[in-house]
Amino acid sequence: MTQDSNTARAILKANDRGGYTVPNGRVYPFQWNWDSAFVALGFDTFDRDRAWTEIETLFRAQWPDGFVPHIVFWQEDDGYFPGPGVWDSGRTPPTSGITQPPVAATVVRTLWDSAAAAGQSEHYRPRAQALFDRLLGWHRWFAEHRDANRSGVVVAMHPWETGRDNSPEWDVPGVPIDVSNVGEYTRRDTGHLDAKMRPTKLEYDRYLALVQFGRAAGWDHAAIARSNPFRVADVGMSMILLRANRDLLALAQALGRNGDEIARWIADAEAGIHILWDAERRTWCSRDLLTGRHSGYVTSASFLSFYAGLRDPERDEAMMAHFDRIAERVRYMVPSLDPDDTGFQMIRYWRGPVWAVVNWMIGQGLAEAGHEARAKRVRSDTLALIQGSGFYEAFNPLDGSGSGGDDFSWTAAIALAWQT
Ligand code: 9WN
Repeated sequence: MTQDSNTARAILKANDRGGYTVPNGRVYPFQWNWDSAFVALGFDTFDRDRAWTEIETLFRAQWPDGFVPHIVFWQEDDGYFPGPGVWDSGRTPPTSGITQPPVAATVVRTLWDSAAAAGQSEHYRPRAQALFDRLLGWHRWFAEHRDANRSGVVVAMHPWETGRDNSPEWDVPGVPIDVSNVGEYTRRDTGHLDAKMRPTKLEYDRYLALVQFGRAAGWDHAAIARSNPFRVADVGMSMILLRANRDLLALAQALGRNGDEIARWIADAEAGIHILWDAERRTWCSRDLLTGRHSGYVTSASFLSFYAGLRDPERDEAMMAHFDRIAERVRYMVPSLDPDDTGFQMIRYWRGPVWAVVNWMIGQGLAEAGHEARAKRVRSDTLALIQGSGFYEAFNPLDGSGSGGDDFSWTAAIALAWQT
């Protein structure tokens, strides 16, 4: 085991709050949905039981309709804004009212396969069966509330839901959001971190206006889906859910469960996801459903088509041409925004920095599609960033310096998953 693996394990242990792991104790002192999924990959390399517990704890906060929140406020902490009082979900434990990219099914399949490889399938089968039901409920919620007309994509109702909070993809779709009644509030993120690394005041106003809208609707997800002022088909969540459904179907088969409904979701996505292909820009990208407009941005999420299992020679070629062009421009792949874009900012959150978890998905997808050299570049750049700067939340793609919080759980988890 390397020194880095020792440090990575120590970070996960230090951020463990007993059954769930905070992304970073200071900046994000609660349980986050997709963070926990990635964290489980890290735990699985040295504490299998704890890995399963991470996901089980998240699903203990699942709502009766299948929804799984993006934040679970297991304990009080005033270090983060907006806290449980602002969300006002009326649930126990208190939660947010939006979700996050559904990575969990893919992770549970990985945990299951790793248990099986260690000869422990019988031991973990009851836990896998229970989680399967939970995951199926969540994916059904996605089908009902984030893709009601079966177009095969995921419609995000909030930039936070995409996990790529201030990606420029949300700029134009964000314009109609009325921020005039947001009122005064105090951000906590800019108290912990350099404001240059964080979203702007206008972006925060929009985030809060959408929270207020959802809260006023009593977090009735059907009503929100009909009337939310922000409805964007997100390329990231759509690719991640397609992949997650493939993994859930594999789990159904392994566990002797009926997979017909899951197979239908996959068929819907395979038939419909092409609406996220921007023929003019020749890239996969998000699309505003209120105007029908593509964002036209090449972001790191655009490269998740390989991870989703989409295979289209012409589009794959176009994506690889983008990859190779970008790889010439930055030292570290994969920047969250195309460096040739005028909006590229090397340290501002999802407008430039490299994120280890997105790299893990891109690297996985490229390797599975047979693009070994590119997959290797993504993996070795990620490990080089961590070795050079530490376990930061994200990294500057030009000089490799860390950006955002340090001792970050999901970065530690990816280092472990990729080193072992
Ligand atoms: C809002 C915890 C989360 C990640 C997101 C990342 C950031 C939160 C914030 O931190 O979002 O959910 O307050 O900035 O964008 O992907 O899950 O690490």
